[in-house]
Amino acid sequence: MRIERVVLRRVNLPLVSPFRTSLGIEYDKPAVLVQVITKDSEGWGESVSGFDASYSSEYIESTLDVLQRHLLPPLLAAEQVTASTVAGLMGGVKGHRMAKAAVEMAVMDAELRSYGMSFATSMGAVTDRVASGVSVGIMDSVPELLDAVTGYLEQGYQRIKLKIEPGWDLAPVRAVRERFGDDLVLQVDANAAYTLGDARHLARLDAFDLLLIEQPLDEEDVRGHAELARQLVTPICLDESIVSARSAADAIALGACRIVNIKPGRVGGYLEARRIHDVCAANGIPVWCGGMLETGLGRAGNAALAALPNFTLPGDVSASDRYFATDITEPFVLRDGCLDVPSGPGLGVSPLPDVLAEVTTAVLEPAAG
Ligand code: SMG
Ligand code: MG
Repeated sequence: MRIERVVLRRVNLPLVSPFRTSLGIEYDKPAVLVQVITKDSEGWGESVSGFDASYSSEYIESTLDVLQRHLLPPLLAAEQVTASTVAGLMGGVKGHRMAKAAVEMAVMDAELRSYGMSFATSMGAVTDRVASGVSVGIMDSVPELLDAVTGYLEQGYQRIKLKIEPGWDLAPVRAVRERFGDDLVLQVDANAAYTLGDARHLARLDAFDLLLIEQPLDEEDVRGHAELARQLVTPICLDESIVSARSAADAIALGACRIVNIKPGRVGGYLEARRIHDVCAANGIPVWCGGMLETGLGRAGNAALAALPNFTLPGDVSASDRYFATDITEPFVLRDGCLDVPSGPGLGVSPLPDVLAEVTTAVLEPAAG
């Protein structure tokens, strides 16, 4: 496949409600969309980098910059680009996995559309529906949190993830467990807000029978997570620390996690995400698909990934209306606590031109190098 053009769009979608984590508060969801155009196909990719560098070192402007300056020129100059070769063509650039993931996603979409094959089929999906969980942000008060959780459970979400930070951990977790009972599948995510010195405090969460605690410590503190794991009954799940199949293998070998959150955007794309799935499966480590408040494009790819066999826990792959009043694709809808895995060619969804135009704040077309 030869890439004729690449169009970059910076988009901004208002969130239906602010999303607060230990990293900060978000009112809008920004993204860089990558549109790859070939002679007889096109494909779409989405970068998960945020407004700032709080979740990862990448952010929207760094994504746009590295795409235009370093990642896209060699692709536009190449005679042949496929999903399997695109990582190699970008291999001269260290890091920038979120930017690379968006490019690989767009190339994979264009290629699969030209074959008429879906993301799900190409990655080895074994189901056409995936269990949907929801990530609930930090709130101003416990009653407000209980109302939010009530609403999500009424909609049918299969598990609840509470965002926690020092000062917002034991009380909200206790309140949710007490209100909704022992059957609620409940987990927490700290986004690296604690240190190993908090081990005794975090061990108090063991009383609430949580499915897992996600990324309690700094992303680079893999050994600290292994030490913390020895002091907790609650299984540790890593998110930010897992950036590749190699880092997953290392974390598992060190005993730093018993569960892994896989986000394609964080690890450089769907192909590396599948390799992480495979490494975890080989080690008996269950995985689930994380979320970065993706638009319908990223959500389509994530739903396909979550249909692989070792995705045995519900993901942060919620319905479109959990995030946006209007998604940029046809919306993903919750049905019996699940989302349908798209079955059409490529991602199986495309941006709706009117909505896309409304949310686009800039359009850029890099020239070949
Ligand atoms: O997509 O539903 C979603 C959001 C899930 O909580 C979520 N993501 O650390 O797992 C995580 C956070 C990262 C996004 S906030 C920076
Ligand atoms: Mg997380």
